[in-house]
Amino acid sequence: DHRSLFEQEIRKLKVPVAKVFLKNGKIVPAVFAKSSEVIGTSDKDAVNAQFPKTVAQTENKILKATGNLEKKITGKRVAVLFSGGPAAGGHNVVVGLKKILGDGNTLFGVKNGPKGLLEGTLFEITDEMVKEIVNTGGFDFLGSDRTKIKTDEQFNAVKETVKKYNLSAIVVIGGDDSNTNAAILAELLYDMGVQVIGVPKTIDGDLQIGSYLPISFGFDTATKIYAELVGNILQDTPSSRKYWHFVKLMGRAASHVALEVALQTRPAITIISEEVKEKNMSLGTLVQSIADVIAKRASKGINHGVVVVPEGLIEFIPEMMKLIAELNEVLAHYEVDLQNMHTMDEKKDFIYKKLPAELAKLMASLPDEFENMLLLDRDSHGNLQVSQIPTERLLIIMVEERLNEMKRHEDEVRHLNMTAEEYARFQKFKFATNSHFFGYEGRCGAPTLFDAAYTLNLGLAAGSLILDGHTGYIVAVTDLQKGGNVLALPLTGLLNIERRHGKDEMVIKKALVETNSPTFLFFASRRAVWAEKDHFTSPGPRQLWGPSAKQLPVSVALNQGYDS
Ligand code: FBP
Repeated sequence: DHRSLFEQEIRKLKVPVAKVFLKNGKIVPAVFAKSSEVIGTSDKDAVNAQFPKTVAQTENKILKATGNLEKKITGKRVAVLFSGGPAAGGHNVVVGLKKILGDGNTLFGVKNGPKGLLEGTLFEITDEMVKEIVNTGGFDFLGSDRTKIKTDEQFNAVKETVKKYNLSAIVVIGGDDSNTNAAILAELLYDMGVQVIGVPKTIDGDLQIGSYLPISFGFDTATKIYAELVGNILQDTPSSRKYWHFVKLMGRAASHVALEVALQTRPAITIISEEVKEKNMSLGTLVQSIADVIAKRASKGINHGVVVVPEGLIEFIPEMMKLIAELNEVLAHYEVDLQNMHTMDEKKDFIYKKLPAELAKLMASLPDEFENMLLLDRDSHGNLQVSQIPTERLLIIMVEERLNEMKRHEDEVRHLNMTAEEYARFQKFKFATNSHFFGYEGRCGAPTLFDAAYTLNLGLAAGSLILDGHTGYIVAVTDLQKGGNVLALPLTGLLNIERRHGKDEMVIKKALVETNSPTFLFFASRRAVWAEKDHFTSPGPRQLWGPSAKQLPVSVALNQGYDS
């Protein structure tokens, strides 16, 4: 066998299954009942107008799995696809689907994400195949992409694929934007009798619906991988005693990943984008707050530390937000003109002239490398590609300038109340830095026990919804450790209007970190202590066996009322 011992063993790992899927020790589909609980959207009228058929059917009410589906359903032809960035556990969703659909129904895999649905690249998934992928990381079994399905031509292509394979249902495994696709497809294919079900995936953790859907799959694995890496770096800092490490963590707009990793490791500084926005901090104020912690530690002889930076920070600094919003409009409006320009300088000259003076000034104040990054193409859903922007390096450059100022002028450290001896120590301190970006390394690791169990059950739930005749829902599974609570949430209840590509678009709302959540309050009450001197912990590598294997993400546990 070419596989590592670990890869062989994880395939044998048994994970818990919710009670509604069990009958005499065998896995069987569940049946759902409509509850009276409604998921409401603030843009209800616009959603109702755009999604009349699915809304009439679901009434935006939550479905709850109540027991086994007694009727045997056969002949369903179901296609499953991955959409967006990979997340650990995706393969187990496919395994769950295959198990629940059983021999009487057919499961197709769509190659390369939504694009494959347009191109009609489907293949039949066999029992042999699912044996190979069980409990493995990655989306490589099918591949994925970020195509947004929005034009009439694309809608027709989807219908062609549906006809070609005589599909009865489509399962979209994706994040907020991908589940927006799922909502659109559910409405589009309603009259053809094709069911569409979404499965909540994303390492970013920004697809949450209160206690109904506390977290998306992939978050636990990714944060445990990042926490191991950050923990190792933290352990290095007082060993070598000379570096400040600036670590950018993936997670797109939301800071859930950064916050979770902070709780697992306790670095000196963690920035939470949502707080920066709420406090209306400028880039200058943010830089000063970082420089203050570094200077204070240096004054006490601590010349090292770790700064955790969320990937999406730049979009949350109010003045940068204005700049990015304006750039989005200019880039969308002058797309063709810009495509015809060949050099970056030419493009920049053109864009500068279209920006209001104060924003052009802010843009010009940024380091060149950074300025170019803000002009990168947006993805097909209109998102700025924050993973490509080196925010951690921007902060290093700006913090260094600030520290130098503080060393030159004692007035600049007055607010830190240093003694003369401490100030002299700080002046001698050399700001030596390293920058890191942990992103891609967290998305495809083998799933944690939590993600492996969660995704298998999500697959069982999605398949059950199809067999029980539903469409237009995203599945949710909670409390697996207590026997499981299996739900289906109406996709249309999650939609709202956002500005994308210079236009208003209907999309699923991103769940951001709430600064009044138990998780944030826990972090906020401790960070001053972590800043002052080292209090870090190193969680070590994620475990599939042993005492820490069952540990929930700290933020998910705190937000659900458990102790840390
Ligand atoms: P989605 O789950 O929303 O697709 O995003 C996951 C993610 O890893 C983000 O954290 C990151 O910003 C983005 O994908 C990177 O995109 P790409 O894989 O296209 O470089």
